[in-house]
Amino acid sequence: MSAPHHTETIFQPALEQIERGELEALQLERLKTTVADCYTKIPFYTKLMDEAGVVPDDIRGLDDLVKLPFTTKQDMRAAYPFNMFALDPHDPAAGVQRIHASSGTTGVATVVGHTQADLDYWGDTFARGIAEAGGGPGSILQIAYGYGLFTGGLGAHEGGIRMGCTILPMSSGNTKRQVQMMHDMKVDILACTPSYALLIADTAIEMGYDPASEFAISGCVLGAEPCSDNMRKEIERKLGALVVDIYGLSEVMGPGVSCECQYQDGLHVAEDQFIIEIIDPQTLQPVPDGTYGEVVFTTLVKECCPLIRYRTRDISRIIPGDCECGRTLRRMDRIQGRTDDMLILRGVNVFPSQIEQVAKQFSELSGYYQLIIERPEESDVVTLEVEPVPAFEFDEIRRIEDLQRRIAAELKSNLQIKVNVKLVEPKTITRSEGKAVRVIDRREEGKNVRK
Ligand code: DLL
Repeated sequence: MSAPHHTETIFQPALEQIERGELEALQLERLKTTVADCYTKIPFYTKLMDEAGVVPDDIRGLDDLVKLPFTTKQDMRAAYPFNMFALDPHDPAAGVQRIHASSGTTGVATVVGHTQADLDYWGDTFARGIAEAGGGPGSILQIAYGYGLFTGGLGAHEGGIRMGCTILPMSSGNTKRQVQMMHDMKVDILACTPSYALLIADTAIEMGYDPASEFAISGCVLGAEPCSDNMRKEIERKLGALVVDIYGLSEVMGPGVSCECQYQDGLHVAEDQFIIEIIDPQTLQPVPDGTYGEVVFTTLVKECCPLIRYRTRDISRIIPGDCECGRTLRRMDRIQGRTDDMLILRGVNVFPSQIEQVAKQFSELSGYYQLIIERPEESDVVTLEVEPVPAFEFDEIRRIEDLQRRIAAELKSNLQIKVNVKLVEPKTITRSEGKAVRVIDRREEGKNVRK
């Protein structure tokens, strides 16, 4: 959907519409520098490349990239805190300006440093996203991603500076205040996670506003978690704004590695700064354009923490063909899921986002849901707990059961999986101000109980 005052401009036309041959020459030049830097400045890479029998001079063309070994999240964890840095963060002359780290909920955090040049390049990519959402210099940019070690808040902030926006650095939380400021200050661009954007919209509605008609908001730059098309439509409808999907990860940079344009048909990868590859996660071989696989990135301009062939565990594909917007940067599809959150239900592979996509076809349902996975016996049992919209009358058991049955039948026919559907009372599912927790995996608990 296009908001009434939506006019997209291209922030860096010389790079975003670069001719492919020119881009490849730029990528090669930058790749050579990156590989040489990694080899000479980061002992981890010296060892890795020695073991793989490659030296920087072996990189003569972009095709030689495949000769280089992969870097994994485990490698980065093992390097905690600074062993993957090309620069010494204690040396004032090295110019390391800032450190970010992944949340590390499941293990040791991955730590990444940024020089001023790194931050400037990063700002450029997020600023492209602001332009793609219809923003520009003078836009009031409300940043409701968390500020801190998480890259959302400060990454968006770099973008706002680069674009020349007036920044409202809210960070996440305090939702009523977010709504009030958005309204009073006539915010035009919102940056946060999709689940938080939905909560902000719903809170505004609860406060008696109709944001779609009463607020000035025209574009949202939302990312950091998967969001189904139906959920996106709901946010767009409630806020009356265009939503572009922005992708990134802290190891590689942060938000801005790729971002959608107003055509919402894939995310343009900042290929001047990163080389994208899609590989088969089993064979580790590249797959043809159009085929889904694991996304791998090599950084091209990073000074402090360059990365070679980083395996993201995210599943996507290259969308073949040109985009109507005129950008020549290739597009990756929206993230389908992660190799590590794929559920295998009686042999069928499904991602939580596919379940969301089906469930959200029901107008009776809100965007608040959770998947509970248990393994009482040998196979997994999945329960979708979902809240109906506030207007749904939660009193008649027959109506509830009927809806549950229809959702389960739809999931069965679309995804060939059996999911127990349980409607829960409004506001029972924990609201997220950042990345929503969609999957509660109780399989390990189940095992412990059995023992
Ligand atoms: O989430 C960076 C970010 C912040 C991106 C704000 C966009 C907006 P991490 O915390 O390191 O970094 O988490 C990275 O989040 O590997 C994906 O699995 C997931 N992710 C990020 N963006 C998207 C997206 C930030 N647009 C991990 N769609 C990634 C789906 C996403 N998943």
